[in-house]
Amino acid sequence: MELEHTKLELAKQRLDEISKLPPLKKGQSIKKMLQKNGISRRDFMKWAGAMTAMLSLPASFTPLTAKAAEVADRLPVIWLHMAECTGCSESLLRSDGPGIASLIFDYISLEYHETLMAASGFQAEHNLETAIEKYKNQYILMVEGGIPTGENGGFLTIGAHGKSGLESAREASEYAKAIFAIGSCSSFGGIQAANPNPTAAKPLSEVISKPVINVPGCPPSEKNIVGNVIHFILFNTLPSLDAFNRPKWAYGHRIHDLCERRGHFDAGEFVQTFGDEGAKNGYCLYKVGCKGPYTFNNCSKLRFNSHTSWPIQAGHGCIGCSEPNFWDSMGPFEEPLASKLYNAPLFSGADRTADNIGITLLGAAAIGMAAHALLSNIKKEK
Ligand code: FSX
Ligand code: SF4
Ligand code: F3S
Repeated sequence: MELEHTKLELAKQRLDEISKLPPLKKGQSIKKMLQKNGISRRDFMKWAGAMTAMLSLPASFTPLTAKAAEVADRLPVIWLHMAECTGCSESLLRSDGPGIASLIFDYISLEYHETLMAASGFQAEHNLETAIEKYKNQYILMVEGGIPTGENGGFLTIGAHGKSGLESAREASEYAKAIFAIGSCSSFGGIQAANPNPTAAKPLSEVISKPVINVPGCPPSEKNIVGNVIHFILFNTLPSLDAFNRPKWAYGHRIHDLCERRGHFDAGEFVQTFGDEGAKNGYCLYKVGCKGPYTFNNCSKLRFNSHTSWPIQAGHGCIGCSEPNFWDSMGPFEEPLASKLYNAPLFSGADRTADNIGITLLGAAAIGMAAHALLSNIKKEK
């Protein structure tokens, strides 16, 4: 209780300090932004309550979460694109009916974002250099995409001077106050780092020497991206992280733990092939490849697109998109992982717990899953 009180007081002081800074964009306020988008103060406070709970903070922090969103326009953000599909930015910026998280991202002072800004060529490069110089040691750096390191970064060149992504990421990280790797590509290498990784793509954390908070998912949800910004504004410290530097408040539970089809898993009711009766009845997708038992993320609780849906609700198993090397280790996507483990006992994939209890144990868990699937089927067929 005392610890909670101290944390609350520290967050209050920090917010007071940030509120004294001038807003970086002129003429905007949270109030205006909410009004313009037809969102009531009540809905905003509901959002703040949900965000507080998502960050695993007590309800007493709700007014502070709301305030953190209000002062978010005081902190400059630089967002760099490396090798990727831009799905992470898309996740935030859906134009039809953006949720409050997306709006807050719009409200944040994005000093540089290649796919959003109007500038191009020499002007764009100049803007990035100016932002780094002007906001030295103050800006939040968000990097989306894996970083090709082969040919000294030459597989990815950006801008009028043909600077490599590797060089830009290193330069921008030098004076950043906090660094987030947005998406599985930036966190773990992603698709371009999948075997045979022709460009020698690496995660951000392996090419710079400062601490990186990983926000994986291909793409991550807008809530996880904005939640990290809010956490940083409130506390100015690293959140509690798991073995893969993922914030535990977002990646502390397995998809399987909170899945809406879990009852069917426990009852041994499985989809055998896509489109069968089981699929129509919303049965468990384990046998058609769901990797929810080995994947740490909060999609089963928070869903995507303003809580509309998520992969498993849409009828496909989780492909493990927030785990390291999932392209190589979680495939084939429509087959159970356990069948692969039977054939490859030395398999060393992303099959770990948030605190990395190790492959052996989870290898056993995967086989246990398969045994459950098999046995419950026999039981049902009796
Ligand atoms: Fe794409 Fe982002 Fe996947 Fe990667 O997302 S959704 S390939 S995580 O870097 O743009
Ligand atoms: Fe849900 Fe997949 Fe677990 Fe089945 S195996 S309960 S679909 S997470
Ligand atoms: Fe990715 Fe699985 Fe969630 S595929 S989006 S972690 S359900």
